[in-house]
Amino acid sequence: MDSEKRCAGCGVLLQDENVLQEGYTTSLENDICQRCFRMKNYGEYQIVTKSNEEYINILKGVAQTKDLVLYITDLLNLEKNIEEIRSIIPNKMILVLNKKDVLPKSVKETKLIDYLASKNIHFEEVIVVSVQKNYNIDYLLKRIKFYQTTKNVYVVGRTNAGKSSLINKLIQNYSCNTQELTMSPLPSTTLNTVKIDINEHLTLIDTPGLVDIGSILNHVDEKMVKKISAKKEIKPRTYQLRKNQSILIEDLVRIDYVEGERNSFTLFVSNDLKVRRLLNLFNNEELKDKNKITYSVKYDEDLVISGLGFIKIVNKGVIDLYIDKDVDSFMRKSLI
Ligand SMILES: Nc1nc2c(ncn2[C@@H]2O[C@H](COP(=O)(O)OP(=O)(O)OP(=O)(O)O)[C@@H](O)[C@H]2O)c(=O)[nH]1
Ligand SMILES: [Mg+2]
Repeated sequence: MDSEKRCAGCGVLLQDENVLQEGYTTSLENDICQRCFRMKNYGEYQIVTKSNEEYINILKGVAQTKDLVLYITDLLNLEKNIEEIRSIIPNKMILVLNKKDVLPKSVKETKLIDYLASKNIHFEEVIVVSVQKNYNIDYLLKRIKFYQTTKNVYVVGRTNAGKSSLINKLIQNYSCNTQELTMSPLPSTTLNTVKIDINEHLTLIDTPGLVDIGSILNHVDEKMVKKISAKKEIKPRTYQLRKNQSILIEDLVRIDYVEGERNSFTLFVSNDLKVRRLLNLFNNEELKDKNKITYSVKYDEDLVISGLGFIKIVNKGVIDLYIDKDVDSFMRKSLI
């Protein structure tokens, strides 16, 4: 039987007819779907691939309101085009930079905020938080109260940024509500909007989030997803490379340093990922069957690999990057 009831964990419409279809639950008396039940209780994940069209319609719906919007993004995976979501939603908006805990403690918050300010995209405010460490969540709530225009506040962003985690943290800290949204290291956990009353003056609305088709997380198996997702403070790994030396990250990425003076490459990726250096790239053909992209690097730039993290390169030079053809990468002015 179809119902009007939605899953309290991910927002999908509940149904008890087809095990293979979204929203299945053994009984419509349940509050959550089987997929959420398994994620919450057993850490078993089931990947759902969604088209961004639906999500963009949800964002357009948000744009029809006058409500305040929190745009959550993951500091390790700052998107290339933050203006994309901004261009769909003209509402008052706070940019929340999440997962501060994974960046080295030495990274100054003001530096991150200035970096975003230099992009000249309007936000009411840019706030750095760590949901995991409960860092700056009190301040965020104060600013939500300050900027909110109605009771409703939307939470948007790309998948995996930590939207549902943030709402759960706000429920935990400031509400008697016992609802818990489903969170997972895989993209596309939340499937539809979910409304959560924090108190009589504040209702947060979780949304599914834009899928980064080019994120490496969409192109590796579950075991590797867990390895790639940084859970602790990243210990930056620095390699001094001469021309014709290489760095390999697991069997995911190969970076050949093909032109330039002695150079410093610092990796900001999960500590769990194995990194190797080749002293002479001509002696080893590993991963060269992947797609090759050549970047010419200016002073102090980051090579960003979507979903994986970034590599700070100090001097100018030329690199050949070998990577799955569906994974996005780009160069940017150094974040740190
Ligand atoms: N290290 C760290 N991890 C975090 C933090 N906040 C969330 N995460 C992790 O990020 C992953 C994604 O969190 P979710 O809350 O499911 O993200 P989401 O934005 O709701 O994702 P979708 O529903 O897929 O759009 C989970 O593995 C969380 O544990 C944080 O502050 N620090
Ligand atoms: Mg979610």
